[in-house]
Amino acid sequence: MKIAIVCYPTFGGSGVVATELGIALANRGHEIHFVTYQQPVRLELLNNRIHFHEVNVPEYPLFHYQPYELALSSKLVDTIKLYGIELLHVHYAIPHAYAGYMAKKMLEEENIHVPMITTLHGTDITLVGKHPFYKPAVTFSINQSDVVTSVSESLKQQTLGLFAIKKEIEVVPNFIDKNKYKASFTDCQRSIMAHDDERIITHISNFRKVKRIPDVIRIFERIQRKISAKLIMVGEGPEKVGAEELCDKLGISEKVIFLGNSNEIDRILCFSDLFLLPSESESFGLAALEAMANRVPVISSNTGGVPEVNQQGVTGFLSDVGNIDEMADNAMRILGDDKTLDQFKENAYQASLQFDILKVLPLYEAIYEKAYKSR
Ligand code: GMT
Repeated sequence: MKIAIVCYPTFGGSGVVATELGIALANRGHEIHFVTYQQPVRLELLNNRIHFHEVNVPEYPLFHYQPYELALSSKLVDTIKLYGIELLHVHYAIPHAYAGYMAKKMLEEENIHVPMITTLHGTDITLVGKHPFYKPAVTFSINQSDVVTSVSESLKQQTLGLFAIKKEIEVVPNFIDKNKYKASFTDCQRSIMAHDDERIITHISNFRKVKRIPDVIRIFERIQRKISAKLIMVGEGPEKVGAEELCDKLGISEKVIFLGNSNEIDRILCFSDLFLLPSESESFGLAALEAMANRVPVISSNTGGVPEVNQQGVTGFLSDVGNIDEMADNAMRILGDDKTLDQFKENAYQASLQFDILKVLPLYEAIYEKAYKSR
């Protein structure tokens, strides 16, 4: 099929899911057209089956806010017509489902019918979408989608609880590509990050408030009192400066390495022993799944869709949001001896395989087919 994918081109989260999905679909023979304001970060190679169309929003001084939705819906109309696109898959409801709906309506005027799949990712529902200023438009655009998917059962239930949704929501989980990890690095080069006797603990996120970055630091501070360790912080965001200051205040700056955004997530996870994800809310926790696929056990909060990924006492441990003492104790249970750590690493890897792309891709393809036939 010829499929247009709309997403945020960002590191992590919905942008990564959309990009990896597009690449996998292209490998299966579909023709994929990414429509967004920047080339998605994980989209390195463009070819005859993967195209990128940039949405430009010209600056005009009259506008206090530049109208991105308008530019996106116009770009969608043009791209769909020019390339004979058969289906539109928008990731993250705001404002993509809204712009997609407008594009659909414009195309209908010309007798072109393109079904729209909307995938809900989390903050588009739980943080931003439920705000009264957005809620009517988000409810409307979800209800107007031909198919709605959510990345976890938890997010589905939250969406149904927060919005008056008339459509069925299908759960299609996030995924990893197990082949990528089979061919993974044999030499993880731990020595560039830590001494032989140190454990390596990692956190990867966009450093927003929802990630509870101070909890990450405080959990690590407790661990390193008893176990020799380094903390690697990957990502950029508003909470980063505060995190650096907290490390300084706690006297652990030398043991914490802030790497910034990275395209080498798998390389970093390859030498990690433990992943920390103490978020306030998390619809799925793709970063945790990527850690598990790299044989890294997870200490997380027991929130949203995370329990659908991280299994208590098997792939890691889950605690109530903010219970940093318990999270630190559980981390030390895993890191305390090599045998236990190796068992958790193996469990994490095995559990990640249930989310292999080969299991998830057919779910999306079936949805596309059904939507296309019923247009
Ligand atoms: O919170 C992030 O890391 C970014 C955010 C996004 O909107 O891109 O991620 C959301 O979507 C991811 C992919 O489906 C999920 O794995 C994350 O759990 C979800 N984030 C939250 O719910 C806070």
